[in-house]
Amino acid sequence: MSAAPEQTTEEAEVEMTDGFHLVIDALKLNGINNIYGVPGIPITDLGRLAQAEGMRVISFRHEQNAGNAAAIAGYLTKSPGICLTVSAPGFLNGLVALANATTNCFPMILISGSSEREIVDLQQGDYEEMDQLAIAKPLCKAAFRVLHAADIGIGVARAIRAAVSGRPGGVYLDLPGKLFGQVMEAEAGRRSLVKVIDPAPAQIPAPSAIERALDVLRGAKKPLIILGKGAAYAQADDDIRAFVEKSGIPFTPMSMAKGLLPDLHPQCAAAARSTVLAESDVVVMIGARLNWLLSHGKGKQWGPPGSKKFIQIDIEPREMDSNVEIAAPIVGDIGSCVSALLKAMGDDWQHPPAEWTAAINAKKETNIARMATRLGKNSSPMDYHSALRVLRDVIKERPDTILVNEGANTLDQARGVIDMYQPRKRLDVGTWGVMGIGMGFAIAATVETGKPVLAIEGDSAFGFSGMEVETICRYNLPICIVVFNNDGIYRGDGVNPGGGDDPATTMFVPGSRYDRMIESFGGVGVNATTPDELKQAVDAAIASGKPTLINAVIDPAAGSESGNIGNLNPKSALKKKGA
Ligand code: ADP
Ligand code: TPW
Ligand code: MG
Repeated sequence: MSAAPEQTTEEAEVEMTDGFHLVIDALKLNGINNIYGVPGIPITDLGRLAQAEGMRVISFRHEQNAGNAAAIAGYLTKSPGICLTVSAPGFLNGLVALANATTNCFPMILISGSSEREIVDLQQGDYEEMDQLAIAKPLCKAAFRVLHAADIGIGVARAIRAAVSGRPGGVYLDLPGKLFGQVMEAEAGRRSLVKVIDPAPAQIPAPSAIERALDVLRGAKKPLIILGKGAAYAQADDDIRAFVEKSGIPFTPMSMAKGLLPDLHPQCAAAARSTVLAESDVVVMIGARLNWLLSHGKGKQWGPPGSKKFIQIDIEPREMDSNVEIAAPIVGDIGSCVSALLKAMGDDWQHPPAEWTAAINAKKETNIARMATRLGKNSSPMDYHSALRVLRDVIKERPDTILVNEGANTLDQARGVIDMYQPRKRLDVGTWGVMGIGMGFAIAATVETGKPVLAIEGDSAFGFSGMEVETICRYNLPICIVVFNNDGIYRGDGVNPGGGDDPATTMFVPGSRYDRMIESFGGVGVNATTPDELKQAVDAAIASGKPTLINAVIDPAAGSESGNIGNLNPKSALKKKGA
């Protein structure tokens, strides 16, 4: 007999692996244990096998929500969140979230299965055919495709580095269906994997940049610190606090940086924001961009032209001078930059003049008193303030709760009313002001941290990801959703200016009961018409950890067009009366 049968036995003894397992092993080797996605050809088995290998795989109802979950997982952990999608349509659904992650500087990796290269490139009409790599490229920080199982380790390593190093962002990783079934010897496979060492290396600022900044700061009579979500992301909480306190400079947080230092910190000038923006002479930007959210650093909001010098800390050198001149750029990672500032400040740093801090405190007191009057009302139907007073108290009592927030009035009013006490506890619509992040953010927030989530959602905002309440119930997640139901977008009293039977473009079915949606999936639904009912329902939800949706009935006439940013809304001078 020939040696053939023996050879077969020998071959059978060689341990083999395949593309599926290599992807999973590569992720796990790099400490990535959660996947957010939607199954289907060609990645159904990837999800199953990942679950079999002990990863947590959260299956969503729509890829955009899975993508948003991955993005915020990246923000919360500094490790890229993973979104897994099927080819063409699933990929495209995930792409909005990838672009949004990149815009917000959140690290994530969109891994998408794709169709066969040979067919796609000849445009022969494969199942879900699309040149996904080309489409993803302009919308993210980097895009890679792996064609050989032996390259999976390198592909995943490159994706991780690209996502988290320098300015974080979204990365696309294209995995054609054929790759998953490719087989290779397990030992060679193991050797092909890469454990990424120091994926986001420290970027130390130049000592001369630190000195230049301190020179500018020493000359300031009315200094101000603005903390952005880059500062929250950096997880340099202790050094940032030490810098703020040692400098004695008042600070104001951007939306998602609320809580990095407590909103009730004596140096917090958020309640006097317009005053400090207009009157400050030196502004220290830490992980915040001078984009539309800060009126590009110029204009009326910023006081007289030429009245301001900027010091900016950012990891991205090209951010400097993007809108106005930066007198003292400090390029580096925030942890290294802030600790270098702290060291160089020495032990005898002078706090800002008392007139400046006294003026801010006086303004704060006036504004807080004005707000207290509005918050004190017990109106029914509720207006924004009477409902938000209750939710402010909930966060005060349970400051480790993660707050997710979207909408227009629901967003702007909640941001103003609800004080935050801990870093990275406020997650919202970010740089684009995008609707639809709600349920994806809520799900990943609790999956990644184990903390309870309170999602405060406009009724319109909620609708963009509302089907994920089924996902929340399926995984039994401790998420309490409060829908601010004012029957529409901005307001619920719109009229059709054409006079026809169709409702106004900004209206929804009046008196809808969103609470009944969650009941159909086994969650707890509550209809709340008063602040007391709302408080009871939220307390019960947070205490029990049960998936809960509270339909908070809000006066349809309480809101204003576009919330706080109505000024950005172009209006026709020619429009019909009433429109
Ligand atoms: P906000 O919306 O809160 O103002 P932005 O998203 O506009 O914040 O700005 C965040 C900035 O933080 C970005 O310019 C980004 O490059 C920067 N950034 C993110 N992470 C770091 C880090 N670890 N070190 C330094 N800068 C960072
Ligand atoms: C992806 C435009 C901004 S805010 C908003 C829309 C549709 C909803 C506001 O109504 P809501 O809040 O949520 O009921 P409230 O309290 O004022 O009534 N599509 C996307 N993103 C944005 N930002 C929009 C549309 C928008
Ligand atoms: Mg609404």
